[in-house]
Amino acid sequence: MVNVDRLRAQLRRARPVGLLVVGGVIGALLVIAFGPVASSSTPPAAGSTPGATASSSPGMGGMNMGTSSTSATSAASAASEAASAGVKPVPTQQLGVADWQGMKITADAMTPVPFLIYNGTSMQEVKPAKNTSFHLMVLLNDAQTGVVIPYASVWATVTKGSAVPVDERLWPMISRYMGPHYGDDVSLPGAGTYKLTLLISPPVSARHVEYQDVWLKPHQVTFTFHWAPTPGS
Ligand SMILES: [Cu+2]
Repeated sequence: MVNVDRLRAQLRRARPVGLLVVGGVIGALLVIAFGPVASSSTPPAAGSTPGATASSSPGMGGMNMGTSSTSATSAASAASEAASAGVKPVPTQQLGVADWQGMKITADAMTPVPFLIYNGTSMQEVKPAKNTSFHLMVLLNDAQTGVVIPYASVWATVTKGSAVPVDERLWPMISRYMGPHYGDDVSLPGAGTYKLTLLISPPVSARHVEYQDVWLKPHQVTFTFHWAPTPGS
């Protein structure tokens, strides 16, 4: 369990950090408020994003092992965190990437991580369960500049045939190496080919004028990916 009083004390001491966290929570609350709107206006799935499936190319062992230096650093950091929690490391792998009006949507899998949910008052720790497969992470970036796009909302659905092992709104999340992203620890029922559908709701925030005509309606993408648990553990 997390010592909430101690965490609060640390937040008070590190005021800028506290403000950052609270800012993130405000963003999260805005997103929660607009969630139902997003779900009720689901656009058609298939065919709306040609190339999304094709770009989710399986690599070695059915996994695309492409990593940027940033995600490699993050993976190393996550692996060390995980080691202490008794979680088996998962090489960071890309599940899919797509473009939506100049927004790059990337879905990654990495080692399950413990994380903390701070609602402005109390802190709740979420530890990866024993059967957790990986930390699902969705990154939204400006495709041109690479700058992270926050204040959106991401609903993730993973299916395999008629099975739906994941169907949830991802947490808006911050981390030192990945920056703002959307994620959760998820469990899949073993190796196989899965479909990941992401419903991205528009960023709810003020915008500079260059963004006035983009990302105004919820957008859905579907990736096909192969998952196999790390062998020998
Ligand atoms: Cu995360």
